[in-house]
Formats: sequence, structure tokens, C-alpha cells
Amino acid sequence: MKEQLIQHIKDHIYNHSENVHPSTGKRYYDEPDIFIADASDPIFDTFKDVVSPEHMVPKEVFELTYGANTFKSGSVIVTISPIEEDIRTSNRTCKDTASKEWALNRGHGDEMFYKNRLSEIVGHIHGMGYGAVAPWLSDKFRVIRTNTLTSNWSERHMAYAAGAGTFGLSDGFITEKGTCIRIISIVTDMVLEADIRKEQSHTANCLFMSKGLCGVCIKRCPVNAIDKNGHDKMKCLTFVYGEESKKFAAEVGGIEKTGSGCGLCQTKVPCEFRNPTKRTGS
Ligand code: B12
Ligand code: SF4
Ligand code: SF4
Repeated sequence: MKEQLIQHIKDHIYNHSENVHPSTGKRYYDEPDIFIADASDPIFDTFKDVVSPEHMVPKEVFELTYGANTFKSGSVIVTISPIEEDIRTSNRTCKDTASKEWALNRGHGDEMFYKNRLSEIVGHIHGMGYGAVAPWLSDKFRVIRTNTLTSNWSERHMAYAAGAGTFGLSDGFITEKGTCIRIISIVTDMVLEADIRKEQSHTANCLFMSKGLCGVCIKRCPVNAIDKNGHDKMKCLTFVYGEESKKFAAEVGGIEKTGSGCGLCQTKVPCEFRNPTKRTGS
């Protein structure tokens, strides 16, 4: 059952006719990797400290839809989709703003494409006779803005729980296929064998955090939002989703309200498309 479901999700995302931008004809995402966490893993409780007291555990998310005491056991399914090479390559050449291709991916490939895929995968799991909830689609999902930014469902923390990788100096989540990825997750009451977290710390895949090397993302950021102490989210926010970003998205045929994103710290860096602490890949 697990293998069939994983194959369905991979095929559904990779081969979907909308996994291509209508104007460029270019694919957004390579075939995704799927990771599973046990929904009862105690690590989810720790995210109330690490992310926010409002951060939900899988049971809470499930019961928002199905009602109190409906969740006994289950899984969190995490999908990691590597951004396709042409989009990554285009962003590598940029120094001041995201590339046109990145901006198009941000609106159509990220927001629109993934919201539709999540709905369809949730429907598929229902068809198998199980409950399923995609927290991002819930009207209870929210980005929490205080003096910093967080949310009540962090996809990167779900990916960490499922053993998909670790965080980097830039805050980017680094998997075996790098940091140029999109992450989505689904909570289900289907019990699937969980993947094992192998990393020794939550920053093991970053060269700077684990070995004191690299720091390339510091120089890549056009607004100095990254330094040796980490990532200034408010500086990043202003640049990534500010007025100029919206204007640029509209100019290149993207979606104004989602902005153009940026991701310069995720391209032309050693962690772009591989785990930089391992000497594999090209
Ligand atoms: C709010 C938000 C933002 C905010 C704040 C980002 C942030 N760091 O939190 C802003 C506007 C700045 C932003 C910018 C971008 N974003 Co954004 N954003 C989100 C969103 C909606 C929520 C993030 C969240 O909940 N953060 C929670 C906080 C607490 O996470 P954190 O600070 O990174 O976590 C740190 C602590 O937990 C700490 N930590 C301390 N102790 C411990 C102990 C343990 C055990 C653990 C696990 C961790 C830990 O380590 C972490 C790293 O420092 C997510 C989607 C989602 N629902 O998750 C996308 C998301 C994070 N964004 C994404 C992307 C791609 C971007 C941009 C590239 C924009 C773009 N699309 O072009 C930039 C990149 C910025 C960067 N350098 O990371 C991707 C990330 C992909 C990746 N490889 O990491 C996500 C996951 C969207 C997606 N569905 O794929 N984003
Ligand atoms: S560019 Fe280097 S320092 Fe920055 S997150 Fe990637 S591996 Fe870590
Ligand atoms: S997304 Fe852009 S602005 Fe934000 S930290 Fe990365 S390079 Fe800097």
C-alpha cells in the first residue's frame, strides 16, 4: 500500500500537465521524493518550542477537519520536489533579483500548482478509505508575524521530522537533492512505515553549521539578510514579497500578489542541488 501510494504521488506531480509553465513550456519540478513520519513521533511536540506555541501537532490538524478524538494513529506524508534545472540555472546568473523563470515558478508553480496537487492527493487518499488533511489548504493555516516570522504548520519541520534533511545557515532546508526544493505535507490516519532520521543535528547538512566552511549564501543575498549568525527574516520578507517583487512578477507575466520570490541564496551555492557535506553528484 505504501509503495503504491508513493508511486501515485510521484506520478501525479511529475507527469501532471500543469507541471509546466503555460508560456515557457518549461517543467517546474523534477520527480519528487516522498518521506514518511509517524504522526505520534514526540518530535512534533518539540515544535511548539522550536517553531511557535501555536504550531500544531498532526493530531490537532487532523481533528480540525474530522472532529475531536477522531485521530488515534497515522502518518505525515512529506513531498520534496526539486526545482527543475533550467529554473535553477536561470537564477544562478542573477545577482539583484530573481530570474523571470524563478518568478513564474513562484506564482504558478508554487502556489497554484501545489494547491491543486494537494487537493487531488488528499482526494486520492480518501478514495483509499482513509482520512487526510493538507494543513496548507486549511483555513486555520496562518503565517504568524511578530518581531519575526513563523507559522502554525512549518513544512520544513515536517520534512525534518520525516528524515528528509536538515536546516542551513540561510534557513534553507537541505536534502540529498539540495535546497532548491518545494515541500508539501499531508496528515493521514493511514499508518505507513516511517522513515528514519539519520542526521546527528538539525543543521548537519550545512557546510557552515557542521564544519565552519562555506558561507556562500551570505554573499549571494542582495540585501544582506544572511550573516554568520543566520537569517534576518524581516529583511528577507521586505525584499522577497515587497512592492518591487510584485511589480517584477507582473512585468514578466507572473502573479503580482504572490511576488517573484528570490531564492538567490538557494542557487549558485554548494547546497543548491545536493547535500554539500557529501562528495556526490556532479
Ligand atoms: C513564513 C515563510 C517565509 C518567511 C520566513 C521564513 C522562515 N525562515 O521562517 C520569508 C518571507 C522570509 C520566506 C522567504 C523565503 N521562502 Co518561505 N516560507 C514561509 C512559510 C510560509 C512558513 C515558514 C515557517 O513556518 N517557519 C517557521 C520557522 C520557525 O522556521 P525557521 O526559522 O526556518 O526554523 C529554524 C528553527 O526551527 C531552528 N531550530 C532551532 N533549534 C532547532 C531544533 C530542531 C530539532 C529543529 C528541527 C530546528 C531548530 O532551525 C531553523 C533554521 O534556522 C513556509 C511554508 C510553510 N508552511 O512551512 C515557506 C517556505 C519556508 N519558504 C520557502 C521558500 C522557497 C522561500 C524563498 C526562497 C522565497 C521564494 N519562494 O523565492 C525565501 C527563502 C528564505 C530563506 N533564506 O529561507 C520554502 C523553503 C524551501 C527550503 N529549501 O527551505 C517553504 C518551505 C515553502 C514550500 N512549501 O516549499 N518564507
Ligand atoms: S550556501 Fe553553504 S553556508 Fe549557506 S546554507 Fe548552503 S551549505 Fe550552508
Ligand atoms: S531569499 Fe533572497 S532576500 Fe531572502 S535571504 Fe535568500 S537571497 Fe536574501
